[in-house]
Amino acid sequence: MQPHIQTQSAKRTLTQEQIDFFHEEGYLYLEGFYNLDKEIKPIQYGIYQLIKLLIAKYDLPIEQLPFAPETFDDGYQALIKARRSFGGEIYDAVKQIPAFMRLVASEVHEDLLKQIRGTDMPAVAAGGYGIRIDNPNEAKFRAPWHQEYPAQFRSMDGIVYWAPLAEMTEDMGPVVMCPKSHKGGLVRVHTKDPKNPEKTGAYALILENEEQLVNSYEQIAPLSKPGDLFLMDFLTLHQSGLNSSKRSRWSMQSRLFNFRDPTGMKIKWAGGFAAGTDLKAIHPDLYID
Ligand SMILES: O=C(O)CCC(=O)C(=O)O
Ligand SMILES: [Fe+2]
Repeated sequence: MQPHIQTQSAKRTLTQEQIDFFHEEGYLYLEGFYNLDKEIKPIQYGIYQLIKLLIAKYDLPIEQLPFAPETFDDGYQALIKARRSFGGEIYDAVKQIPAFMRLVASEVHEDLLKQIRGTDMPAVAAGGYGIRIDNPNEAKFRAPWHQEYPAQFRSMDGIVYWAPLAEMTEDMGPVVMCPKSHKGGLVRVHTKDPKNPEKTGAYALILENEEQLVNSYEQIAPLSKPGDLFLMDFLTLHQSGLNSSKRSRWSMQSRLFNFRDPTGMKIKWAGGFAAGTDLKAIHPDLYID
Protein backbone atom coordinates (compact mmCIF):
# COMPACT_ATOMS: atom_id res chain seq x y z
CA MET A 1 0.00 0.00 0.00
CA GLN A 2 1.21 3.46 -0.94
CA PRO A 3 1.10 5.97 1.91
CA HIS A 4 -1.19 8.90 1.24
CA ILE A 5 0.95 11.86 0.28
CA GLN A 6 -0.50 15.33 0.34
CA THR A 7 -0.13 17.08 -3.02
CA GLN A 8 0.85 20.74 -3.38
CA SER A 9 -1.11 21.56 -6.48
CA ALA A 10 -3.93 20.36 -8.67
CA LYS A 11 -2.86 17.47 -10.84
CA ARG A 12 -2.61 18.18 -14.54
CA THR A 13 -3.64 14.86 -15.94
CA LEU A 14 -2.69 13.83 -19.45
CA THR A 15 -5.24 12.10 -21.65
CA GLN A 16 -4.49 8.60 -22.91
CA GLU A 17 -4.32 10.14 -26.37
CA GLN A 18 -1.52 12.49 -25.26
CA ILE A 19 0.41 9.67 -23.62
CA ASP A 20 0.06 7.56 -26.78
CA PHE A 21 1.19 10.51 -28.90
CA PHE A 22 4.36 10.86 -26.82
CA HIS A 23 5.23 7.20 -27.21
CA GLU A 24 4.50 7.24 -30.92
CA GLU A 25 6.13 10.56 -31.85
CA GLY A 26 8.84 10.93 -29.19
CA TYR A 27 7.60 14.33 -28.10
CA LEU A 28 4.47 16.07 -26.81
CA TYR A 29 3.40 19.70 -27.04
CA LEU A 30 1.33 20.96 -24.11
CA GLU A 31 -0.03 24.37 -24.95
CA GLY A 32 -0.71 26.62 -21.95
CA PHE A 33 0.42 23.93 -19.50
CA TYR A 34 1.85 26.24 -16.85
CA ASN A 35 0.06 28.84 -14.80
CA LEU A 36 1.55 32.09 -16.09
CA ASP A 37 0.99 34.14 -12.94
CA LYS A 38 2.04 31.52 -10.41
CA GLU A 39 4.71 29.55 -12.25
CA ILE A 40 6.21 31.61 -15.07
CA LYS A 41 6.03 35.25 -13.98
CA PRO A 42 8.04 34.75 -10.76
CA ILE A 43 10.89 33.27 -12.85
CA GLN A 44 10.75 36.14 -15.34
CA TYR A 45 10.78 38.58 -12.44
CA GLY A 46 13.76 36.82 -10.86
CA ILE A 47 15.69 37.23 -14.12
CA TYR A 48 14.64 40.88 -14.34
CA GLN A 49 15.96 41.48 -10.83
CA LEU A 50 19.29 39.82 -11.62
CA ILE A 51 19.74 42.00 -14.70
CA LYS A 52 19.02 45.04 -12.52
CA LEU A 53 21.50 43.82 -9.92
CA LEU A 54 24.29 43.43 -12.47
CA ILE A 55 23.62 46.84 -14.02
CA ALA A 56 24.06 48.32 -10.53
CA LYS A 57 27.02 46.09 -9.63
CA TYR A 58 29.02 47.22 -12.68
CA ASP A 59 27.69 50.76 -12.55
CA LEU A 60 26.49 50.64 -16.16
CA PRO A 61 24.54 53.47 -17.81
CA ILE A 62 21.67 51.15 -18.82
CA GLU A 63 18.02 52.14 -18.47
CA GLN A 64 15.69 49.25 -17.65
CA LEU A 65 11.92 49.39 -18.27
CA PRO A 66 9.64 48.71 -15.30
CA PHE A 67 8.97 44.96 -15.03
CA ALA A 68 6.46 43.36 -17.38
CA PRO A 69 6.37 39.65 -18.30
CA GLU A 70 6.72 40.43 -22.03
CA THR A 71 9.88 42.50 -21.53
CA PHE A 72 11.37 40.78 -18.48
CA ASP A 73 14.84 40.69 -20.10
CA ASP A 74 14.98 44.40 -20.88
CA GLY A 75 18.54 45.63 -20.40
CA TYR A 76 20.11 42.24 -21.16
CA GLN A 77 21.17 43.11 -24.74
CA ALA A 78 22.84 46.30 -23.47
CA LEU A 79 24.49 44.29 -20.69
CA ILE A 80 26.15 41.77 -23.03
CA LYS A 81 27.05 44.56 -25.42
CA ALA A 82 28.93 46.26 -22.59
CA ARG A 83 30.76 43.00 -21.88
CA ARG A 84 29.88 39.50 -23.10
CA SER A 85 30.96 37.88 -19.82
CA PHE A 86 28.16 39.71 -17.98
CA GLY A 87 25.88 37.37 -19.93
CA GLY A 88 27.72 34.35 -18.56
CA GLU A 89 27.31 35.70 -15.05
CA ILE A 90 23.54 36.00 -15.62
CA TYR A 91 23.40 32.54 -17.20
CA ASP A 92 25.01 30.87 -14.19
CA ALA A 93 22.81 32.82 -11.77
CA VAL A 94 19.35 32.38 -13.28
CA LYS A 95 19.19 28.62 -12.76
CA GLN A 96 19.43 29.33 -9.03
CA ILE A 97 16.25 31.41 -8.88
CA PRO A 98 14.05 29.60 -6.34
CA ALA A 99 10.90 29.92 -8.47
CA PHE A 100 12.73 28.08 -11.24
CA MET A 101 14.00 25.35 -8.92
CA ARG A 102 10.46 24.90 -7.61
CA LEU A 103 9.20 24.37 -11.14
CA VAL A 104 11.99 21.93 -12.03
CA ALA A 105 11.12 19.72 -9.06
CA SER A 106 7.42 20.52 -9.02
CA GLU A 107 4.74 17.99 -8.41
CA VAL A 108 3.29 18.64 -11.86
CA HIS A 109 6.62 17.67 -13.41
CA GLU A 110 6.72 14.50 -11.32
CA ASP A 111 3.16 13.70 -12.36
CA LEU A 112 3.98 14.00 -16.04
CA LEU A 113 6.82 11.53 -15.71
CA LYS A 114 4.71 9.14 -13.65
CA GLN A 115 1.94 9.19 -16.23
CA ILE A 116 4.13 8.81 -19.30
CA ARG A 117 6.56 6.25 -17.88
CA GLY A 118 4.04 4.42 -15.76
CA THR A 119 6.30 4.63 -12.73
CA ASP A 120 5.90 5.62 -9.10
CA MET A 121 9.55 6.73 -8.81
CA PRO A 122 10.37 9.87 -10.77
CA ALA A 123 13.74 11.55 -10.30
CA VAL A 124 15.13 14.97 -11.13
CA ALA A 125 18.44 14.84 -13.02
CA ALA A 126 20.93 16.74 -10.85
CA GLY A 127 22.60 19.44 -12.93
CA GLY A 128 20.22 18.56 -15.75
CA TYR A 129 18.26 21.78 -15.48
CA GLY A 130 18.92 25.32 -16.55
CA ILE A 131 17.77 28.34 -18.46
CA ARG A 132 19.24 28.72 -21.93
CA ILE A 133 19.97 32.19 -23.22
CA ASP A 134 20.67 31.88 -26.92
CA ASN A 135 21.96 35.26 -27.98
CA PRO A 136 21.34 36.64 -31.47
CA ASN A 137 23.69 35.14 -34.06
CA GLU A 138 25.84 33.31 -31.54
CA ALA A 139 26.71 29.77 -32.58
CA LYS A 140 29.12 28.65 -29.87
CA PHE A 141 26.48 27.31 -27.48
CA ARG A 142 24.07 25.98 -30.05
CA ALA A 143 23.33 22.33 -29.43
CA PRO A 144 24.12 20.25 -32.53
CA TRP A 145 21.93 17.26 -33.40
CA HIS A 146 21.82 14.98 -30.38
CA GLN A 147 19.90 12.58 -28.21
CA GLU A 148 19.68 13.54 -24.56
CA TYR A 149 20.75 10.25 -23.03
CA PRO A 150 24.45 10.27 -24.07
CA ALA A 151 24.86 13.77 -22.62
CA GLN A 152 22.89 13.18 -19.41
CA PHE A 153 22.72 9.45 -18.72
CA ARG A 154 20.58 8.97 -15.53
CA SER A 155 18.09 6.69 -17.31
CA MET A 156 17.20 5.65 -20.85
CA ASP A 157 13.58 6.65 -20.36
CA GLY A 158 14.30 10.21 -19.22
CA ILE A 159 12.25 13.12 -20.48
CA VAL A 160 13.38 16.64 -21.42
CA TYR A 161 10.99 19.39 -20.35
CA TRP A 162 11.52 22.42 -22.60
CA ALA A 163 9.58 25.65 -22.03
CA PRO A 164 10.02 29.14 -23.48
CA LEU A 165 10.16 32.23 -21.26
CA ALA A 166 9.70 34.60 -24.19
CA GLU A 167 7.60 34.13 -27.29
CA MET A 168 9.40 31.77 -29.65
CA THR A 169 9.21 33.22 -33.14
CA GLU A 170 10.52 31.74 -36.40
CA ASP A 171 13.60 33.97 -36.45
CA MET A 172 14.52 32.99 -32.87
CA GLY A 173 15.33 29.50 -34.10
CA PRO A 174 13.00 27.19 -32.18
CA VAL A 175 14.31 23.71 -31.33
CA VAL A 176 14.28 21.34 -34.33
CA MET A 177 13.07 17.80 -33.61
CA CYS A 178 12.77 14.57 -35.56
CA PRO A 179 9.44 12.94 -34.64
CA LYS A 180 9.62 9.15 -34.22
CA SER A 181 13.44 9.18 -34.16
CA HIS A 182 13.41 7.80 -30.61
CA LYS A 183 12.33 4.51 -32.13
CA GLY A 184 15.67 4.18 -33.90
CA GLY A 185 17.42 3.53 -30.56
CA LEU A 186 20.73 4.91 -29.33
CA VAL A 187 23.07 6.44 -31.88
CA ARG A 188 26.85 6.29 -31.41
CA VAL A 189 28.69 9.60 -31.09
CA HIS A 190 32.08 11.10 -31.93
CA THR A 191 33.44 12.97 -28.93
CA LYS A 192 35.15 15.76 -30.89
CA ASP A 193 33.75 18.00 -33.58
CA PRO A 194 36.59 18.67 -36.06
CA LYS A 195 34.57 21.46 -37.71
CA ASN A 196 34.01 23.26 -34.39
CA PRO A 197 37.08 22.75 -32.16
CA GLU A 198 35.88 25.52 -29.80
CA LYS A 199 32.96 23.34 -28.72
CA THR A 200 33.44 21.31 -25.56
CA GLY A 201 31.57 18.78 -23.42
CA ALA A 202 28.12 17.75 -24.57
CA TYR A 203 28.23 20.42 -27.30
CA ALA A 204 31.09 18.58 -29.03
CA LEU A 205 29.33 15.22 -29.36
CA ILE A 206 28.54 14.50 -33.00
CA LEU A 207 26.20 11.74 -34.10
CA GLU A 208 27.54 8.98 -36.30
CA ASN A 209 26.44 9.63 -39.91
CA GLU A 210 24.63 12.70 -38.65
CA GLU A 211 23.48 14.17 -41.94
CA GLN A 212 22.19 10.94 -43.40
CA LEU A 213 20.47 10.04 -40.17
CA VAL A 214 18.59 13.29 -39.53
CA ASN A 215 17.59 13.57 -43.17
CA SER A 216 15.94 10.17 -42.95
CA TYR A 217 13.32 11.71 -40.63
CA GLU A 218 10.80 14.49 -40.86
CA GLN A 219 12.04 17.64 -39.06
CA ILE A 220 9.78 20.01 -37.20
CA ALA A 221 10.46 23.27 -35.33
CA PRO A 222 7.21 24.26 -33.62
CA LEU A 223 6.67 27.80 -32.34
CA SER A 224 5.57 28.36 -28.76
CA LYS A 225 4.95 30.97 -26.11
CA PRO A 226 5.40 31.33 -22.35
CA GLY A 227 3.22 28.82 -20.51
CA ASP A 228 3.70 26.16 -23.18
CA LEU A 229 5.72 23.01 -22.53
CA PHE A 230 7.41 20.49 -24.83
CA LEU A 231 8.27 17.03 -23.58
CA MET A 232 10.92 15.04 -25.44
CA ASP A 233 11.98 11.43 -25.10
CA PHE A 234 15.68 11.04 -24.11
CA LEU A 235 16.27 9.32 -27.47
CA THR A 236 14.54 11.84 -29.74
CA LEU A 237 16.95 13.57 -32.14
CA HIS A 238 16.91 17.34 -31.81
CA GLN A 239 19.10 20.42 -32.30
CA SER A 240 19.08 24.15 -31.56
CA GLY A 241 17.84 26.50 -34.22
CA LEU A 242 19.85 29.65 -34.94
CA ASN A 243 18.61 32.84 -33.35
CA SER A 244 18.70 35.50 -36.05
CA SER A 245 16.35 37.88 -34.22
CA LYS A 246 17.41 40.88 -32.14
CA ARG A 247 16.35 39.42 -28.80
CA SER A 248 17.92 36.60 -26.82
CA ARG A 249 16.01 33.34 -26.89
CA TRP A 250 15.17 32.44 -23.27
CA SER A 251 14.04 28.88 -22.52
CA MET A 252 13.91 26.55 -19.53
CA GLN A 253 15.11 22.96 -19.47
CA SER A 254 14.38 20.35 -16.83
CA ARG A 255 15.22 16.69 -17.13
CA LEU A 256 13.45 14.01 -15.17
CA PHE A 257 13.92 10.29 -15.27
CA ASN A 258 12.65 7.02 -13.84
CA PHE A 259 14.59 5.46 -10.96
CA ARG A 260 13.17 2.06 -11.91
CA ASP A 261 14.63 2.00 -15.44
CA PRO A 262 16.97 -1.06 -15.64
CA THR A 263 19.65 0.83 -17.62
CA GLY A 264 19.56 3.69 -15.13
CA MET A 265 19.89 1.23 -12.25
CA LYS A 266 22.80 -0.50 -13.96
CA ILE A 267 24.77 2.74 -14.41
CA LYS A 268 23.72 3.83 -10.88
CA TRP A 269 21.89 6.81 -12.43
CA ALA A 270 25.29 8.36 -13.15
CA GLY A 271 25.21 11.81 -14.68
CA GLY A 272 26.91 12.75 -17.92
CA PHE A 273 29.11 15.72 -18.80
CA ALA A 274 27.71 18.13 -16.24
CA ALA A 275 28.51 15.61 -13.51
CA GLY A 276 32.06 15.07 -14.82
CA THR A 277 31.46 11.40 -15.57
CA ASP A 278 33.91 9.48 -17.75
CA LEU A 279 31.53 8.65 -20.54
CA LYS A 280 33.65 5.96 -22.10
CA ALA A 281 33.99 4.13 -18.81
CA ILE A 282 30.23 3.86 -18.43
CA HIS A 283 29.22 3.39 -22.06
CA PRO A 284 32.16 2.19 -24.17
CA ASP A 285 29.60 1.01 -26.71
CA LEU A 286 28.44 4.57 -27.47
CA TYR A 287 31.65 6.45 -28.20
CA ILE A 288 33.70 6.52 -31.37
CA ASP A 289 37.28 7.79 -31.01
O1 LIG B 1 16.99 24.99 -26.72
C1 LIG B 1 17.80 24.47 -27.47
O2 LIG B 1 18.25 25.05 -28.45
C2 LIG B 1 18.28 23.06 -27.26
C3 LIG B 1 17.51 22.39 -26.23
C4 LIG B 1 17.98 21.02 -25.92
O3 LIG B 1 18.79 20.41 -26.54
C5 LIG B 1 17.36 20.42 -24.73
O4 LIG B 1 16.55 21.08 -24.09
O5 LIG B 1 17.69 19.28 -24.42
FE1 LIG C 1 18.88 18.37 -25.79
